[in-house]
Amino acid sequence: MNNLTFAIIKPDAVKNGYSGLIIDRIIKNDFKILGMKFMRMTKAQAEGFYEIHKDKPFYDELTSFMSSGWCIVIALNKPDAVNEWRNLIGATNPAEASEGTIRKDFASSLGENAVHGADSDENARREVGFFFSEAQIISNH
Ligand code: IDP
Ligand code: MG
Repeated sequence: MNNLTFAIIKPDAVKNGYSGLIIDRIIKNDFKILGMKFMRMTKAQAEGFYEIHKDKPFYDELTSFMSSGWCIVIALNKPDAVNEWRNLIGATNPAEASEGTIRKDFASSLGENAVHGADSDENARREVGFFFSEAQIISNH
């Protein structure tokens, strides 16, 4: 178990005006924000970030969507952060997400599902490192 995870408020949620509400849930659920920035990914960055999905049929749709608008990338700290954040965001498909989860409340569709969450400690470290330099992350976690 590790304390670090990585989150993105995706372009649909930013466009729909949900960023503040999602950050409020992050804080109310006792995550510490170690780093956060507003950014617009290039298609190439989105392809690199989601390389693990490059053979999936939705890879082009996903990387086009993720580079279609502004998003917020966030490094989070909490005991068992990866599982805690995945539980808070809910299932990938909002139609299957539990009541009270972020995707249930804010996602538009399976593809445009409001937020990202790392799925393992190893991927959390890789993903934080993909978008943040060490100097940009609060290091006392
Ligand atoms: P996750 O985000 O819950 O970890 P993954 O299976 O890792 O889900 O998929 C990454 C992202 O790709 C999803 O969050 C969603 O935006 C998108 N996605 C997954 N499956 C589909 C699909 O069948 N059609 C379109 N987009 C999809
Ligand atoms: Mg995933």
